Amino acid sequence: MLALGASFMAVSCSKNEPTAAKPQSGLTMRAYGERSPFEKTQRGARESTKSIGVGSSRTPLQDLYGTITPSSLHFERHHAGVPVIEPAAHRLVIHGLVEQAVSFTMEDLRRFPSVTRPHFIECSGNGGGELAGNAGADASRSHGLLSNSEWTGVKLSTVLEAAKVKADAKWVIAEGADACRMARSIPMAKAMEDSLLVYAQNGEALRPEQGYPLRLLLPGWEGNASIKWLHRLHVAAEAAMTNQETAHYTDLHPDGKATIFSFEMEASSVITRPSGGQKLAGAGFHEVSGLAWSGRGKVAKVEVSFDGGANWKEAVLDGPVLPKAAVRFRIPWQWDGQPTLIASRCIDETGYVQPTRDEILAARGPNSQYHYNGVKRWSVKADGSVTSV
Ligand SMILES: Nc1nc2c(c(=O)[nH]1)N[C@H]1C(S)=C(S)[C@@H](COP(=O)(O)O)O[C@H]1N2
Ligand SMILES: [Mo]
Repeated sequence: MLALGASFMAVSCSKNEPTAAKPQSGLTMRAYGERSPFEKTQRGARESTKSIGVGSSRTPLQDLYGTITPSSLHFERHHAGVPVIEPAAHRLVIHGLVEQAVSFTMEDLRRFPSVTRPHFIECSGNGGGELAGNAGADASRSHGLLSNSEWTGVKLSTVLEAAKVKADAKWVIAEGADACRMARSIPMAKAMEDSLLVYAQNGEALRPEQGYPLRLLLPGWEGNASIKWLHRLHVAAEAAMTNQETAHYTDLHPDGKATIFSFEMEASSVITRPSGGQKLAGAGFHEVSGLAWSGRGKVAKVEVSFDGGANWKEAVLDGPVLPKAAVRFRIPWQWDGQPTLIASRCIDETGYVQPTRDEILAARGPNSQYHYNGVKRWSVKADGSVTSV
């Protein structure tokens, strides 16, 4: 059993302590629920100053509980705004190296056997500022281009089998119906392995911001390749080399060459409580908790350090631990009131250990702004305030 210590126990209260509220007649019911008006948690949005509809918003990870990101707080990344698409008029066309080009309505897609799976989506730009030395002040600014939802849809393999893909097909080029017709080339192996065509998120239809009425979802791969507002799959022998996979979302090396098609998001984690911008009430018991994830499969272990990364202790993982989905970790902590550097690192089922920023800099140099997954440290000051390191 955990020794909680006096600082954790509720202070005794007198008999005439006022209770929260006098009994009152309740509010009327609503057709579509809203959160309490006292809750103010918001996504942090950043629009481009140059082009309307271009930008991103971040999930406020430091304010959330459990693992599912509420749909209203799922991060967003748009290259041409959020299109308004009437589902009855929407079609998914599959053409190219298939026996016969096909066009599916949303109703057609819902007739296929469905699957429901929790998966994270992470923009490969998440944490890019950390590598550059501009550490995010809070967990939203350091890691908020990550969200985790329960997705429902049909396996891409099911739909491709229905379209009868030809033997020489090696890539599927997915295109969105947004104004920029965003497109990415997906290797056939991933398309057949675990890729999904999703129409629902957290129990209801996809949100417009997440690609309503249909998006591609590539579990564990960089968010950019999970094309939203999906309307076309071109089955091909070669990759399309679209601007999103050549001019952007590539990893630049010190010698000026760049790696393209680095799809997998490697193991990462962040402590969300206590984290930057929060304040501990005082010394004594605190639970340290956060999120861990890996694009290669399941999280095997999360370790937490209370000395900036010299020593590590194993945290408890809240089950179920599912592949390519965020998991919550927890570890009890008796804070002695002294300045402390806390940090977390994720180890996935392949044995991969989340690296430090120094290790990433040594391996890749300072140029690569995508796929940063360095160990995040938070500094707890003697007054209880928590800042980014
Ligand atoms: N059609 C289309 N798909 C898109 C994008 C886009 O702008 N248009 N942005 C991509 C990027 S960069 C990311 S990180 C994810 C973000 O998904 P989300 O907005 O649902 O969080 O969608 C990807 N799919
Ligand atoms: Mo992204």
